[in-house]
Parts: sequence; C-alpha cells; structure tokens
Amino acid sequence: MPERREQTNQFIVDPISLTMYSHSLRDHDRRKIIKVFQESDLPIKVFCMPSNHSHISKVAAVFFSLVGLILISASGSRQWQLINGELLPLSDKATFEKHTFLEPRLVGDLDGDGDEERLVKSGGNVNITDYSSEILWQSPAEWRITEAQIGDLNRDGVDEVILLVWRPFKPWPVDKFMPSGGRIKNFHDSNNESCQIILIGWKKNDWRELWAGSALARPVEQLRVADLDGDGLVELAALEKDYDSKQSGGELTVWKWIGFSFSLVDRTESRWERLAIMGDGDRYWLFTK
Ligand SMILES: [Ca+2]
Ligand SMILES: [Ca+2]
Ligand SMILES: [Ca+2]
Repeated sequence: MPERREQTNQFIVDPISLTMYSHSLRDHDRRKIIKVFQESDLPIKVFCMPSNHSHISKVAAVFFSLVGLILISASGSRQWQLINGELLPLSDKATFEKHTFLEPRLVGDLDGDGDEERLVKSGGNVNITDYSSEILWQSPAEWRITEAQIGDLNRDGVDEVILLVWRPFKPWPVDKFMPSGGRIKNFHDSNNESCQIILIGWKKNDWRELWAGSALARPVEQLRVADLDGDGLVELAALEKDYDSKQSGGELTVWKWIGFSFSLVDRTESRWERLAIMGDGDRYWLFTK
C-alpha cells in the first residue's frame, strides 16, 4: 500500500535544526546525512547517526524499509522482545509469565537536587510539582496533553518529562510562505490539531522545552519508555495510527533518540489496541493485545 508507506511517521526536526546539528558532525558524516535529506522524495524523512554505518545504502535500508516485518494475527495478545534492532515475538513463555506490567513513571528527580518531582495530570493539562505539591511548571493552556511520564528519553543521564501533545497545527516557520502550504501541511486531523512529542526538563536554571518534535505524520498513542534491548539506554514504544482514525490503537513502533531527534528502530504491521511494558527491573518486554 504505497499511500500507507508515505504516511510512515518521522520524528524529525526542521531543516534549520538539521543544519545546525549537522555542523557538529565530521565532514563525511555530514555529507551522508545531508544526502539522505536531499534524496528524499517526501517532505521530510527519518535520519540517522551515520557514523555506525559505512554505506548510505545501509542507512537508507534501515529507515526506508520495514525491518523485521512480522505478520501475525491481531487477535489475542503477544509479547515482544527487541533484539538487534528487531521486534521479535518473545519465545520464552515461562520467563514472561513471571513478570508484571509496569505503569509509566510519574515521579523522578528532574532538576538534580536530590528531591523528587512529580507529574500531576488534570484534564489535558500537566503540572510538575515538588514533593509538597507546589507547582513548578504548568503546561500551556493551548496544549491538550494525552499522555505524560518521566524517563531519560534523550539519553543524557537526566530524567525529563515526556509529553504527548495535541495542539493547533503549525507549519514549519521556513515553510510559511510556500504556496503549497508547506511540507507537513497534512499532518493534522480534521480539527486542525496535530500530534507531537515534547520533552520538558530543567536546564539553565529553568523549566524548558528540551525538545519539541514537529507535527507527526501519523499520531501515536500509549507511549511507553523502557530499555527494551538491554543496552542501558531507553527506547520509546508507541502505537501509531492515522489522523481521524475512529479505531483505538495502531501499529507497534519502537524509536530511539539519536542526538537531535528519534529514529525508527522497528515497526510491526499488525494492529493492536493496547500496549504495555513488562519486566523485572532488569529486562523488559512489550506486551500488545
Ligand atoms: Ca528535584
Ligand atoms: Ca534526559
Ligand atoms: Ca535500549
């Protein structure tokens, strides 16, 4: 289904941010990343850290194909392990049965002062509070936050707040004057709301947006954060669907932070209504139903 492929999600920054990021790379890496950008036939594409890949074709293969396609029935439940960048059905049923579901974390030391902060969700708003419930940060009124949790998603050793935010669609600033409406013009629902992931954290003595993704090509739900492959760094899992879809759930996707954005680790074509993390504090699996 070509149309479906073209709507494949991208966690990507706008070209200006990409250019800024690329200046921090070595020359040959920068050439590769810019080449991927220029060769894309779609408005934006997924990029990767090219230093681990010796050929541009390998880079493209990771991001422009559906790796480890696993066709399974959408009925019933399934457990997944992430091995070498592939989502594979968990084979060890006995191990799985000993583990429990983990809820998204709402408490953590976000500013490094040794005291825990917490997330308090009320309707579509989220507050960061201290242990005595004093509000430290409030989400903007125009945001409609559907999910919030704490984790070190950007892999810098410090926990941050991970928000799934719906807000009025905005094109990239550099696209404002394009007659076609811009390169992400369709990334919103019929209410003109778009879905994005935003990271909030403590930086330079204040609460700030550490990172705000542009509108997703396809909205996600049921964000889950865990180290799924045991490398000590967390990945992001989510169910991905279409804007204005009447169905809950979607296809299982796993992403990882690559320094300036997220890149796709793997995606399954099967559709699921529920996503959860299972684990024992040492190893973690995904559960879909
Ligand atoms: Ca703290
Ligand atoms: Ca972090
Ligand atoms: Ca990991």
